[in-house]
Amino acid sequence: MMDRREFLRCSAMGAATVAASRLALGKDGVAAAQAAPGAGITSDVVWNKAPCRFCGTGCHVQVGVRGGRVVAVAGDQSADVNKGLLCVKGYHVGLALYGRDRLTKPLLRRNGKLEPIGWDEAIAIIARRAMQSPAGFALYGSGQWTIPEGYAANKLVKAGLGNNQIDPNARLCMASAVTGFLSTYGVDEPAGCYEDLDRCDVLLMWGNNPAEMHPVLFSRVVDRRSKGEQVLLIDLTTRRTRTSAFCQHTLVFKPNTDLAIANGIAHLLVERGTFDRAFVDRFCNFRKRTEPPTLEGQPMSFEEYKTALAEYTPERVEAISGVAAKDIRMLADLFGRRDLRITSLWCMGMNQHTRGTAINDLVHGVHLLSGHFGKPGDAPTSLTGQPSACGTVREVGTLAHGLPGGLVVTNAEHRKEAEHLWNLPAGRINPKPGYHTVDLWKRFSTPKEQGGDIDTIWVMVTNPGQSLPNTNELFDASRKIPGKFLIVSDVYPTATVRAADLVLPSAMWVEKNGMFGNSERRTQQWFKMVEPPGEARDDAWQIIAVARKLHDMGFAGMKDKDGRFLFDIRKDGKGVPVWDYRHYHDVNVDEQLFEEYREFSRFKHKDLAPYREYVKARGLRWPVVEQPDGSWRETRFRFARFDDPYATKDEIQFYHSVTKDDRALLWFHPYEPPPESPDAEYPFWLCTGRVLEHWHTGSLTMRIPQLQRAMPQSYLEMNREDARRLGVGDGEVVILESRRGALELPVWIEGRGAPPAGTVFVPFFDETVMVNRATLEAYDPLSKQPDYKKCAVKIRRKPQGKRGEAR
Ligand SMILES: Nc1nc2c(c(=O)[nH]1)N[C@H]1C(S)=C(S)[C@@H](COP(=O)(O)OP(=O)(O)OC[C@H]3O[C@@H](n4cnc5c(=O)[nH]c(N)nc54)[C@H](O)[C@@H]3O)O[C@H]1N2
Ligand SMILES: Nc1nc2c(c(=O)[nH]1)N[C@H]1C(S)=C(S)[C@@H](COP(=O)(O)OP(=O)(O)OC[C@H]3O[C@@H](n4cnc5c(=O)[nH]c(N)nc54)[C@H](O)[C@@H]3O)O[C@H]1N2
Ligand code: SF4
Ligand SMILES: [Mo]
Repeated sequence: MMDRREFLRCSAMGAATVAASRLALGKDGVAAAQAAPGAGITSDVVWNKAPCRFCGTGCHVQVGVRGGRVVAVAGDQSADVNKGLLCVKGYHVGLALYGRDRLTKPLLRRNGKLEPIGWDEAIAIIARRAMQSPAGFALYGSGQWTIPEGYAANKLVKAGLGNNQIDPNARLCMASAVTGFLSTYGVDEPAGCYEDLDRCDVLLMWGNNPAEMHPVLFSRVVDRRSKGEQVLLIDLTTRRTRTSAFCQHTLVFKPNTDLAIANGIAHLLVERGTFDRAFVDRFCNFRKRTEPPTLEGQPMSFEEYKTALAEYTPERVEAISGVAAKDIRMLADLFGRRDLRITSLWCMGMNQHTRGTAINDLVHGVHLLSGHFGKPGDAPTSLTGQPSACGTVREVGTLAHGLPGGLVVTNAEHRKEAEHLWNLPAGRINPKPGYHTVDLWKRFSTPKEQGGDIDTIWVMVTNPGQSLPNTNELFDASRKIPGKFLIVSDVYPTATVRAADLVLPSAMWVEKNGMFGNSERRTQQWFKMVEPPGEARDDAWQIIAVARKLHDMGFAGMKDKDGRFLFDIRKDGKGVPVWDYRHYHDVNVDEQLFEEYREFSRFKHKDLAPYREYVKARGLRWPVVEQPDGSWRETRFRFARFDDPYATKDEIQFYHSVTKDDRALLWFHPYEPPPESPDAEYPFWLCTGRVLEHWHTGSLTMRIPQLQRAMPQSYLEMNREDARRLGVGDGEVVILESRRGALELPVWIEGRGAPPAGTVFVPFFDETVMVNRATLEAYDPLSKQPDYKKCAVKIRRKPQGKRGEAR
């Protein structure tokens, strides 16, 4: 088992506390030693706070600026989340701005080539596309949008265009967690917070790899153990990962069988009577699913629940999942103990799943059934991946059915509230949800005559040409259909940019003001610190400029009911023409948009504080409620009377309960096989995911020399036995092929992770080897989130002398 010293070395977190190794970025983007803030700083470096640009952990960094450039980054000692630590990505985040090929000019495709044009022309082209075919115009956004950007985009679409055609990449990421929270508690996002990790006796990972994906967070637990505290770490996983190396138990299960494992635990708790009867009687209602499934399901008695679980004996669960019956008993023993505090974590293993909502429900259910809920350290906590998937997508509601603050377009009362806050004429908001991500891209990749009714997509802060599943069909196909127009706002020439018709160069991270919301409901703020390169401009400006152009062209939706422009930004009582970029920075647009958005946060008790409070803090966790003395208090543990100001009736109060009786829903869902499984022709399971050094499609991290060198290319991770059987050696290039597409890549035998026999793993960061040509777009019926974690593939040795991708 690895100890903390080794972990820190592996994830380069120790570096943050060693002044000598702090990085300064020279003109060529190469790292050099630099003094720490407060440790003999040269006076010309100005330091300011910002959240890290990368993962949903939400660490804070101190950014050092000199001569208009970010020259150093250090962990922020005063941030609760990371207390000065950073992982290798956070540590190099400043370099993400300085790749040599930043986009600096708007580009339009003419005669097949992307050529520079002016901003006025670019904005006019977008507005014309929307004007010509408002119903066919869509925004495809991101959990990496800042909160004000997402809010502006959502308002443009829901209040202005009126077609609800907006969905984000977070559909590929968090959608099943959302439907899991909604169907269990009636309201989205985790009840617990990171302090659970400081207090738990047992930490159970249900198919995620936090040692690489949430490293600073994971270090909190590893740290406790190095201090001599007893913490039991258990990894439930489909392949051994770096996380497994820190765990006392690694229980490897067959893909998709997590539902059987959760049912196995519940079965034993009920069978042995070790569940928490008092908790269940007071705070839960049993539910089973309907056909078609809904978030409400239908009532089920305890006896029915018990009967449904009866077949999930440890031996049967072993037969389904491959996890030994004794280990299922061990898990049930732990949950059956009242003297322990148990925290569950999960991320993409449970969300990218065609039964994603169901497995989310079941893990909440195990906690509710055993009463491991609502005390510090006792919590089912889904981790978010992107820095603002919670803040911008789930809270701002940038999903096809969402409105800000947890409201939805299908609810007449919600529409009324939103129309009131936006000062819109009654009936402006369309009650019909837009298309979810897979559907949206399918319609964009289908000719109009065949039902492809989306003709323009404006992509912001995401790289769907590489990250969508089954890209041959969902993305590449559109590029061959006349009349389909792709607009992309990005910072580098990605796969999506290269396929675009119109490209907008964006300002990123500390080149603009911003706000993110992390995994533990923490809203964070930062200020612009440096100028963007060339003509790159803020994403929020781009949205407002398009809205204004539409307004000037006479698009009725761009005005409120009093005839005022939807983005009427004011200063000292006077309107500021922020759509004119020369005036964009005359006023803090983020602050204005946030103050407007904040009004929505009351409906679901997700109260946000005024902007100025976030300027002072290293983030605040909602609900943030004003105190009699005028100060603002954050909430760490939701639904628990000892901490949540809205839980007043009982020790625990699920005050947004689906059943309106302050109870949570405790679900039964059966185990079901995945949509595609290995067979004679395609005999391997393919799992895809990430590595520590790289961020998603690699557009940022492959341009950071230190990270690129540490992990320069993609690979196919293979079990030793399989490699021997196929006769392939380490480093040998093979062809991986699914029913949808093929690619070539080198084999890494038991690489960083060790996949069990019959399964292979490929990360998706490398744009020269796009694994999403092979992945499957099948999705969960409720969340519409696709499953990137399993499909069937075959692997062939490559005939000698051939190079390049197979297709
Ligand atoms: N370094 C780095 N960190 C990141 C990111 C990054 O790109 N790079 N991205 C961020 C984002 S947006 C996200 S969403 C997160 C993702 O964070 P994770 O979910 O932790 O990472 P992945 O590599 O996507 O998924 C790996 C896990 O999927 C599990 N798995 C596979 N099949 C199944 C199954 O059938 N059931 C279950 N229960 N588990 C299964 C495996 O056990 C494995 O542990 O990482 C965030 N952090
Ligand atoms: N095979 C496989 N595919 C997956 C997954 C998987 O596990 N396996 N996971 C899925 C998940 S969970 C996720 S979250 C997605 C992530 O997929 P994407 O969102 O497509 O990946 P990123 O590389 O983060 O793309 C962000 C883009 O924004 C650009 N950018 C950075 N900053 C800014 C900015 O300020 N403004 C603008 N306009 N652009 C900016 C970057 O250059 C980059 O091109 O991938 C999904 N795809
Ligand atoms: S753990 Fe996540 S937020 Fe923290 S430094 Fe690393 S990438 Fe950034
Ligand atoms: Mo994600």
